[in-house]
Amino acid sequence: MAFTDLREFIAELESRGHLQRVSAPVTRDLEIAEITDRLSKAPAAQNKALLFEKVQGFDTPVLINAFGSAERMALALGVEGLNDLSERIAKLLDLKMPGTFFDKLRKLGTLIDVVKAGPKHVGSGPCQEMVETDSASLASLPILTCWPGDAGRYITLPLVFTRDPVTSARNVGMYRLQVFDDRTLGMHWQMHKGSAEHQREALRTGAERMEVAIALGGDPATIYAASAPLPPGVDEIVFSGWLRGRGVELVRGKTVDVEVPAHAEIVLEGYVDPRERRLEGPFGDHTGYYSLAREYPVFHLTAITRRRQPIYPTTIVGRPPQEDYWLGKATERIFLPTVRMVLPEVVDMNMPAEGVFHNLVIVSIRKRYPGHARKVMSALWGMGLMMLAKTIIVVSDHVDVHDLSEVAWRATANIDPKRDIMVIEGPMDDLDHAALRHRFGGKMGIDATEKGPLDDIQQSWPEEIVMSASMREQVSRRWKEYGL
Ligand SMILES: Cc1cc2nc3c(=O)[nH]c(=O)nc-3n(C[C@H](O)[C@H](O)[C@H](O)COP(=O)(O)O)c2cc1C
Ligand SMILES: [Mn+2]
Repeated sequence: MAFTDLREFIAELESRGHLQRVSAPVTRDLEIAEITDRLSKAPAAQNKALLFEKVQGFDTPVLINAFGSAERMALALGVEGLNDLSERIAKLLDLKMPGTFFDKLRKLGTLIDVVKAGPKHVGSGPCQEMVETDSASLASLPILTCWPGDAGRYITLPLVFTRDPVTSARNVGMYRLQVFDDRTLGMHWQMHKGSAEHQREALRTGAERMEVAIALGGDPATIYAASAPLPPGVDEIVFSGWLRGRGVELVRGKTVDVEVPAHAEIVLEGYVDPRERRLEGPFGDHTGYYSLAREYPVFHLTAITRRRQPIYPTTIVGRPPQEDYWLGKATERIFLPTVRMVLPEVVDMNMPAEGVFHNLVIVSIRKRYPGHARKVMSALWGMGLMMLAKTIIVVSDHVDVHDLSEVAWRATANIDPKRDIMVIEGPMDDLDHAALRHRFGGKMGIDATEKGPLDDIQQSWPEEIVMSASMREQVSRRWKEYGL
């Protein structure tokens, strides 16, 4: 089922008991964050999407934690479970179309008769029921203060739309925005990301302005797509259309030549001067630490368009697990088949919450030759944003990568650190605070596969302890008799 907008998604969440309305008055400063943080770490029965109906000083309700569980994330993307995403992608990979998965996705945009994934261009939409230009002010939005040490209030679940100044190709990214004043935002696109490349192109070609539109809300698959690390040139809107099985309706902005989802709740239109920089942060980030204040581009508002009675969608990030972990899980499941296409020996992959995506990637492989684990690590470090992975642990195919206890056991038992740890240097995530230099540092690959004659090991590898099948069967059969 494809949702048309955020409201349909909210209604579905509510009908399934996944949403809790909060009618008690709350403040936008820290209180919503503290409530949400508790729920995102609570047992499943308590971890719900929240709709704050009375945010002091605002008429606009605040939606948060809408994607914050496996069930809600699956519902957002129209699948029964997140593993179904891997199957859907695998089927697309099998399409009798030449090229890699991403070539296919690129082509989907032009083959909309074959697969109805391409966007539909419409002349008007609910996101433009109200239009303010000169009088537009961010003060009308219940933008949260998330953590006490934050430099200010932040828009945390935005869909930032930019276009390549040369090719006009679209990019949509989820990049947080710091409120500097009622018409100015910090634009936190990191240098490895799609829209930062558009900015570099704007600088190179001497463009004075990049037109930018920021959508808040819209259908949940499109919101997710803004967070997906698609390769350059793959249109997030086509990807979303493919996920939904129905093209996304787009409408042109009122003051910018940028299209936005017609069914968004609120749209901020404006521009970035590619040469301008301003200190952004600190911000309590998804690493669990405050990211440091650094120079980032600046967004200047030219208009706010919105529904008559919009809902303001947001999230908080902080010490994991939180809502963003589930957006990342969807990405992990979606990307697994594409990783397998390049590396057929890969069985499964896990980016656990504790590793905040870029700190830890665990993969299981069918090992066939000496150095095989190193080959897999090296290949992963060469694939898109996987380049930012700080630690990669490679285990054998029989290991459950999602069982962190098993991984810790194998990854320490099966290694001779001198032989099995590969240390290299490379690009690091913007948010990595431990690297000696910002955005560049050491990476570690751990080969935790079993070693054998292939590896020239000088002692024989022991058997793993497993009870005999007959005794296990006997004990299971007699279990009740023991009175345990
Ligand atoms: C809640 C949330 C907040 C994010 N904030 C940022 C951010 O401030 N800056 C950034 O570069 N990436 C941020 N990301 C990650 C990007 O959305 C992600 O890397 C995505 O691939 C960017 O799109 P792009 O590949 O088209 O650049 C965030 C992701 C989530 C889920
Ligand atoms: Mn992109």
